[in-house]
Amino acid sequence: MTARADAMEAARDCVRRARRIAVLTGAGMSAESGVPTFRDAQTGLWARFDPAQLASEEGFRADPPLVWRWYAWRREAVARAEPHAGHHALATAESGRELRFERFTLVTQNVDGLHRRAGSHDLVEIHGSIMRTICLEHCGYDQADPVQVPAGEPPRCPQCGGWLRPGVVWFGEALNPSRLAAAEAAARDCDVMLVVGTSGVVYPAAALPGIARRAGATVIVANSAASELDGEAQLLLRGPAAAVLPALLAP
Ligand code: BV8
Ligand code: ZN
Repeated sequence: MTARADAMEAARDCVRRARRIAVLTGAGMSAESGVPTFRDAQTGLWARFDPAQLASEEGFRADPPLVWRWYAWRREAVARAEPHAGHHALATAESGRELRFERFTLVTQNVDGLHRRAGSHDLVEIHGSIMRTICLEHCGYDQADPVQVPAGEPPRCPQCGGWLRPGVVWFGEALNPSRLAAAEAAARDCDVMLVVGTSGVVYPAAALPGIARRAGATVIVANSAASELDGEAQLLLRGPAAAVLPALLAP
């Protein structure tokens, strides 16, 4: 058997023996749904911008129409995207229709909502949702669906007149404390942490696999290439999420 097939067999065995599973996904999870990953989200007209600059309050305040257009462009890409077999495999594993776990918690860095659309329920969207619209001045305005506005100008908050912005966590912003606590609890409490499609660059999300491993969990990293989190893994599954996850989670 090849080393890759050996790793998959060992990972399948590990998952079947687990009672509590935590999953951490990143942009690579959505790549096969056609949503550009964060690093390569800079295609074409956006190539000359740094995403960490655009995805920040400073970047937004410096040029609200530019950042609003960037998010409108990404929302359109997300609206065209569909969950793939990997998203559905995770939702099925959580449902108990095939494999049975005491807990199956999915923590995602992705803001595209594809896990929710695939049917995942025990879901922690630690960086928020691109479809949510909130007030830049934190007056409490919070709209779950995207505010339809003519491209270009960000809309004004109907409550306080400040700019409206996407309901995502920007660089330099604190994560929602209860969502971060839920993610850290899932990492501390699991027997297996499955890390899928993340470069492991962004903190505090990238600290979760280390928390799981120090709490005694087996860490499985599934990625189409090397990542910063490979060193945390007892098992490495090299390949695309839409193929690896159905193979790993098939009954
Ligand atoms: C904060 C929403 C503090 C916005 C995003 C240490 C501790 C704490 C903070 C820091 C720290 N060190 C540095 C920081 C600051 C910063 C940070 O981490 N910077 C990095 C760049 C070094 N962190 C923060 O600012 C965080 N805030 O800590 O606040 C604080 C506390 C109190 C008070 C005030 C402040 C907030 C971070 C959240 C930023 N928001 N998203 C938006 O989307 O517009 S992050 C964004 O980038 C994504 O959500 C995601 O998390 C990240 C991209 O990472 P990945 O998901 O991994 O995607 P990437 O493209 O990098 O990699 C894709 C991977 O998939 C690759 O490995 C590839 O090989 C693989 N792949 C590709 N195709 C496939 C595949 N794998 C499988 N199958 C495939 N088909
Ligand atoms: Zn407001």
